[in-house]
Amino acid sequence: MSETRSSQSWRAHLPAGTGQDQPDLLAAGSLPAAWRRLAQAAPGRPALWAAEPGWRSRGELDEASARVAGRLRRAGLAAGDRVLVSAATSMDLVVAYLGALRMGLVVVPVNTAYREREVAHIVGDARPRAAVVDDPERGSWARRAAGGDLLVTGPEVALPDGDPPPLDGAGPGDPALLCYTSGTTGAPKGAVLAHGNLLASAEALRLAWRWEQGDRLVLALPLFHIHGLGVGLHGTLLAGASAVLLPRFEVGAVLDAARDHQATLFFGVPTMYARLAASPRAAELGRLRLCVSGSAPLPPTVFERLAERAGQRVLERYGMTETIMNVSNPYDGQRRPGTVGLPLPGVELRLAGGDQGEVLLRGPNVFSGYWGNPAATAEAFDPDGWFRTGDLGSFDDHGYLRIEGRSKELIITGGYNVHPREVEELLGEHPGVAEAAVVGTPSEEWGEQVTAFVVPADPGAPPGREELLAFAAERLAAFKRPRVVHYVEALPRNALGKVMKHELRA
Ligand code: MLC
Ligand code: AMP
Repeated sequence: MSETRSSQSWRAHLPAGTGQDQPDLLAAGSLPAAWRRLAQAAPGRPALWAAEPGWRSRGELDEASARVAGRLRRAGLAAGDRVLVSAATSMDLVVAYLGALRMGLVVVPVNTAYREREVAHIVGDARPRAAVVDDPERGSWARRAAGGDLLVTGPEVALPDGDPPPLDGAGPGDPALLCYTSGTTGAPKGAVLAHGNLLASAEALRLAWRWEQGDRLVLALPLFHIHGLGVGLHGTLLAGASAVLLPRFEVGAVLDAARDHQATLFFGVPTMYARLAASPRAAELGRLRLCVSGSAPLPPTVFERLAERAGQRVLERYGMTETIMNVSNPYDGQRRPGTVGLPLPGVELRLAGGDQGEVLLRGPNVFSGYWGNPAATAEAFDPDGWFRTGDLGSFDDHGYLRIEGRSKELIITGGYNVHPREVEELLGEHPGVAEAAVVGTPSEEWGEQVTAFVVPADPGAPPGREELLAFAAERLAAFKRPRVVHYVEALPRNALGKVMKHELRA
């Protein structure tokens, strides 16, 4: 068994002279409890801004989220019930989310780009009692999948008021989020994140990134994935800081918000940084205290361009739905492009092969298993309880982790995950397709792009490319749709009949 690299690396993340012991990441009890204390300590302090209604203070959010909890309770929901939440970022959405979390509901965040079959899979598996959606069609898909038995409401949760249930009482082991992810194989599974996982990860980031009450984040990431939610929103709440909420990423809007609201922080995926670096306004990023990139590899060329044009050395970190955040370049000290840095406080990291191999993780941030899926859970952990990430890594000369690739079949496009099998199966349902193989190929804009190799059912009359893409678009989120389609006579297979995807990528 190889050495664990984490034991002392937490020191690299904390200011010099910090005490001898690793910090207690769970000391605050839970994220809602910590937030409640901050709200009581300074209710008038501005917490969140959105175009509509402008600034909301901690105290206003405290009251509004308690009101939502009262309404959900009156509608019959109780701690442990799942609530599907799928909406663009808005103040109402955040208030609804906070209300649900505070009363112990298990929130199931769902990408707003998902089509009916994707929503139906999640509803069938998670069995939510309610859905908070900003699109009536998505609500009707969810209700249909639930057999009609589902409370559907908008993000404003316009239901009759009721007395709030006990709030902020969840313990570290109580489930908080059920996040659907394809994991290393197969159909999306629900990763159960407990309150302790949320708190441990947010606290590690608060310490490592020197997140203070005076910080202000421009939050243009969607709140239905762990980057926007578990890093951007939770970190802001735990630090008692503030955030400017934007409903979508757009270079001009981000830079305007940073200027108009004197922001100090920005977090994004590499596609966002590539767009910022290419903008004539790139230098404006220099006014921020810290820019963090994650969800996919940040090309060193983008890092260098932003360092040159804005004097901004973007800090890259590595995370995952099942673990929230794991590894980060240090705030002080070297930020090394092409690496993700050193394990965060509390995180233990090991490579299966010693100095190279699958990244294995343990720590209070790591989830405990997949919802109702003991087989997938057993597969995800080794006998010593290390979580197998499906990512391949190595250590550089400074002991920093490099993510070299993935052993899992996954495409990451613009920070969104696409599981090839899901797209292959869908294309295979088209009557003009005999079979299809889907791989990620390099793309300057998206990091990787979804590329399909299609064997037509009738080689003399392959389906039209546009028709095939329209077929996919009706049934799958737009970011999963192939951007490149190649028609081939046959797929390359090895002696066992397995498609040799490396040949398709070449
Ligand atoms: C949008 N499109 C994409 C895409 N996003 N295609 C491929 N990959 C993507 N990521 C499609 C649209 O559907 C549209 O298709 C076309 O591209 C143009 O859209 P756009 O207006 O340019 O896209 P935009 O809205 O600007 O979105 C780009 C983006 C967005 C980068 C802002 O993808 C985004 O917010 N990504 C962040 C994802 C994220 O939060 N990931 C974190 C996961 S958590 P058409 O054909 O309809 O025109 C995680 C753990 C961790 O990974 O470590 O953080
Ligand atoms: P998700 O399942 O959506 O949470 O995506 C998690 C995956 O994103 C990880 O398993 C990695 O493959 C990838 N990832 C996240 N951050 C980085 C990074 N900085 N560099 C490379 N890959 C990353």
